[in-house]
Amino acid sequence: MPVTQPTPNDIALMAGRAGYVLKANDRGRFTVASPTLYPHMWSWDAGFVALGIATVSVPRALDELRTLLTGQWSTGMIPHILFHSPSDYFPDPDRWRTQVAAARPAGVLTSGVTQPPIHVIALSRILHDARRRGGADQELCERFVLDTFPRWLAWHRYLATARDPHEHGLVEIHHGWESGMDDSPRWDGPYSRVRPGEMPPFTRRDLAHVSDPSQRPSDAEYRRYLWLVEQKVRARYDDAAYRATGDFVVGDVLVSALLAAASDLLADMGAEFGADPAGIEESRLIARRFRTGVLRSVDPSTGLARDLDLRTGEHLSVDSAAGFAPLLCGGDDALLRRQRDLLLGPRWCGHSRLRWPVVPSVSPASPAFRDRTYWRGPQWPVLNWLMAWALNRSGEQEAANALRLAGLAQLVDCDFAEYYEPLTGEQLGSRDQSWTAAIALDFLAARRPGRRKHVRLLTAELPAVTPAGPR
Ligand code: 9WN
Repeated sequence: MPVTQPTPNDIALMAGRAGYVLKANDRGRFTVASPTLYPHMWSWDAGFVALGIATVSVPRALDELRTLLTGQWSTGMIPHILFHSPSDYFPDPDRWRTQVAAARPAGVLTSGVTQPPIHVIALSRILHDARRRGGADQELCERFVLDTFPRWLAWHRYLATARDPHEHGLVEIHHGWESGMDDSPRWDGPYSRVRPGEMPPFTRRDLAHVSDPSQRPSDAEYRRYLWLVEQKVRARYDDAAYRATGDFVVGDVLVSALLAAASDLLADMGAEFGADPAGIEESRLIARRFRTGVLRSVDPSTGLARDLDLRTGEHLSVDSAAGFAPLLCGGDDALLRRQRDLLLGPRWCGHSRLRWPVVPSVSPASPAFRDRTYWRGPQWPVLNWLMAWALNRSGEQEAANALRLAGLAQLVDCDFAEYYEPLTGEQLGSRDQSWTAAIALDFLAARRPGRRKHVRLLTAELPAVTPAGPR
């Protein structure tokens, strides 16, 4: 189906309505991920929200990141939820029981797992806006970058050490929620080995907020999700203790690629503003290690990156959008061109049955594809934004612009849904989802990120991966 370009009227309405959604979801110093289904602050949502808000207000965008940092644990970990006032969201703080963890922050209730490290990427976008505006905004943002440099470095260092103790170059996740793609078929293999044991009974609340339960993960999946929370609590949120006892330990290529890209940017910004040279060097090393880990995970026959089940040593070959991780972190120009063609080609954005030519979470050509089920096929505007951002950084402006324009056309209904049915374009999940509105604002502002610097391919430098093995 051809992409009809939004009219100037559509664009004005979209900008106004996106701003309205973000304002309505604003709780003062942070933004709820959505008004009903997700009434708290989520970590990677906050990154996207901040970069969208920056197109309107740099100080308010920085507040978003500042608030997120109040939830940082003493290990450096940024938790995936900062809880706000009591709500019907489940699992709630009583279920997370983070009081068992010595590293939790004082005065803020949080979850005990992470989400993808998008934040420094967002910060670099905010800086871009701040510079465009100049004056007080620029000054405020440059100060913020320098002041918070050690905090972002601590976050990245946490992922690079506690979550990659053997320096494989892949960030280990302990829960599907840590990937941000909760029920993706990427995790079907590892989850099949999660065997829920005794735990307190629970009632799901998410189903009350969607019109059709099949759009959400199943009850069987939720039992596994909560069992992993239980295992984290029993390990007192100590990563080594969980690694020795937990059921789900997987090297995530998308998280790793984002860590590499964010570490490149952190080093660049740090160098520019005179941050601690040792921290800058550390950041560059982190970028190098995880870029290499991602490139090494690529299946030569498909051209897609593969996660690694660290319990079994198996590469997980699924046609998921996470396979485009190398596009995000760069490092191999030939692979980059191959991924660009794949992404725009008939298995992905160019698939003939798609309503809008934007990236689906799973290829419609894959047997794992489900058109309405959460991360098993639907299109998530934030994923499309990431692909467009990565293409732009790689000098692929034409391809990036095609995704941007199609992404805007998809959002012209101004519902700002959580995700979209890829074959019909129907809005699914929550409405007025903050990060979707934020992406619309960013796409409307049509800014281009700076080009990525050229890096050498370094796959030979890493030790072979030795999986943790069964417990
Ligand atoms: C669990 C908030 C979050 C997103 C995730 C998305 C969904 C939560 C849930 O909503 O996850 O973290 O309850 O389903 O999968 O990516 O950050 O928008």
